[in-house]
Amino acid sequence: MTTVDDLIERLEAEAAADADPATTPDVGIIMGSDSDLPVMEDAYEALDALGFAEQTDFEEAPDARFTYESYVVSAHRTPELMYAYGETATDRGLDVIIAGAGGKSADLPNMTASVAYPVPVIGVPVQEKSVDSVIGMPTGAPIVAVDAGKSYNAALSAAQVLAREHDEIEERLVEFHDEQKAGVADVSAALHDLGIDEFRDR
Ligand code: AIR
Repeated sequence: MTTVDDLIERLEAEAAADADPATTPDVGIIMGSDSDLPVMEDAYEALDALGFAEQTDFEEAPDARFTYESYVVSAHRTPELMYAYGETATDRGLDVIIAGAGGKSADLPNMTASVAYPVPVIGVPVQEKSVDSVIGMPTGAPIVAVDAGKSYNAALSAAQVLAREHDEIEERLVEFHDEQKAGVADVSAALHDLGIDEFRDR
């Protein structure tokens, strides 16, 4: 069985390894509980659509140049792990963190943002009632956050952060946006040209 101490040791060893940034996960996805997965799932979908791959072994990067990793990290059940994850973020080569938590005390995003600073953290309130605790930060302690449940947008925001440094991601984001635009135009024409009844039945 893996203990919290094992995980902390792992993160610290990875931070000390001085790995080539091209081989480390670029986006770290953390969530307060695996019960958050149904909401956080959309972040994976967006990153996959942009050509990111999952990295499950820090020492063995997948072929894809841009990668993400994920862990369950609970601000209240495992504060030490949250601290270690935030503190090692820079040295582990993470460029941006997506952190999701639910309930009324959704403190993982805001606390990770404080510990990992200046690595940007994009908070995902897993439920509507989590919004205030995710975004309510004091002056000087920044967090970027999306609306409740919008982990898809959190992934796009993470890619936008990376795109400032990597033209390849910028191109993917622009393509993605163009596809989205084309999709709306397609639906719009179909709705108009088929008429509402046929459109509903198609
Ligand atoms: N949570 C877990 N540790 C601290 C917090 N705030 C959040 C999780 C989840 C909710 O509590 O992010 O949304 C319920 O978690 P669980 O594990 O009881 O299902």
